[in-house]
Amino acid sequence: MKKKSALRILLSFVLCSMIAMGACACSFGSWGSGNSGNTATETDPTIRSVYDLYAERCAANGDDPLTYDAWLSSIKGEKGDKGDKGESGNGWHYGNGAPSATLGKNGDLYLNFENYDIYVKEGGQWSVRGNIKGEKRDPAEGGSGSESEGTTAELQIHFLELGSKYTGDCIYIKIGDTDILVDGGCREASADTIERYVDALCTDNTLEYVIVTHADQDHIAAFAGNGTYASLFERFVCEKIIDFPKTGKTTDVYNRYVSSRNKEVEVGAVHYTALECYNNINGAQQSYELSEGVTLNFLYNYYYEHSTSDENNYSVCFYINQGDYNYLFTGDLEESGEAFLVQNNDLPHCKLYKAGHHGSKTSSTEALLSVIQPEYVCVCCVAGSPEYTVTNENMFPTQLMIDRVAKYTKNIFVTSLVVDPVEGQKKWGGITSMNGNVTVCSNGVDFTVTGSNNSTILKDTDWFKQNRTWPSYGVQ
Ligand SMILES: [Ca+2]
Repeated sequence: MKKKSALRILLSFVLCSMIAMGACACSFGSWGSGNSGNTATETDPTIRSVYDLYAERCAANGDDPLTYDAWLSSIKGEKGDKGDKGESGNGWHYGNGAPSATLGKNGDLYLNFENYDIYVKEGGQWSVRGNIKGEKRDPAEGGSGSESEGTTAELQIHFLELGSKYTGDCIYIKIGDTDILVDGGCREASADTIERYVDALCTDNTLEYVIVTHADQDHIAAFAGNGTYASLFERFVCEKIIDFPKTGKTTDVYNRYVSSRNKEVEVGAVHYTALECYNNINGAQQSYELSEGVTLNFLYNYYYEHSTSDENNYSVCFYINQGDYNYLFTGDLEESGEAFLVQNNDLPHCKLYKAGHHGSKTSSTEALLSVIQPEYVCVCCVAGSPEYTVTNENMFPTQLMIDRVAKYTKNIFVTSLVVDPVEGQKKWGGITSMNGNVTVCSNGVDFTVTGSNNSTILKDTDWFKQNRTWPSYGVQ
């Protein structure tokens, strides 16, 4: 480990897993509510490997594992409690919903009584790791809780709350041991929040890709760091840093970002601009395989090579392809940038689109939406915050953005919600969660969106009913 001791990582995992679990109920298939009993037998070939996982977890938690025979005997016992507990250590856990946080011994193992799949929890995530009737499935080899054809390893996309009253972007993407962090908003202190969240899921302390879309504070601050808060570059081993070719910024936070990034390069990271990626030059690639059947693809943004007074239009744009699904990220790209993006790229239909510029009225234009036709839209913002404007309809997420998106989907999710805004002034008390940390999970066939606070779509929230209108032509 380059930057943190194994002990610190273990401690942070234990402390943080409870925090992160709410956003990580991320498994597919129906959870067995049947009562057909536990049919584990000593001759099942996968049982020993499940025991080995159990023993590893005990060691990681500082517990002494049961002997194999005692453990086998314990799982042959009565069924575990119905629900999502399972820390009793006696019997398999089963229930109707995805298990939530447990740090107990057998709480890390779960048997689905409908199909006898064995689930294990690793890095805070549940995934299928075998079947007690003998079929062994390894998520890293393509199985991930679904028997459907054409599936890939499980991809997770997390839209993070940032522990601050300000709007900003931070998106954590994970597939297997490959971790991607996109932007580090919104203030330097966000680094603590982001580190805690990522630590609970990133098992190797290494971010294989860091993508920084543009140089505005609310996208770079946690990477910039300051005397009080260490940069995210100091907190994680970063392998590839891919950022914007152009900027008009000369701010202090931008200069600290460059300095922190360059220090990371000095200790082994490689740095490419998105233009180098797009052009496949200097060792950079336009497309990276993240896992079998899953690719990260950089798009051509006209403003990679042309100057503009609008910093947002310099945003790095990319999409992830997973089988039939595509997930698009455009940073804070604005109307003009979106028009060029459509003109210069063969954009796919998108299962998911991260709303450009926090749901601004000047992004998510019809020119883009009509091509990508998103099914799900995630907005990183503080809904109803007067941070940038005192005009209600222009506060993120804006009425005009909603008017345009509504034609394609009602599945809009928003991270945070303002608390105590002062009417007519750029003052507000703080934030609370709207959906909270929003987690998207897919194996290329199954697809779920889950909020750590709730999974209510925007149009059904109280805030929306009081502050916005769903157009009559919108998807109902
Ligand atoms: Ca990693």
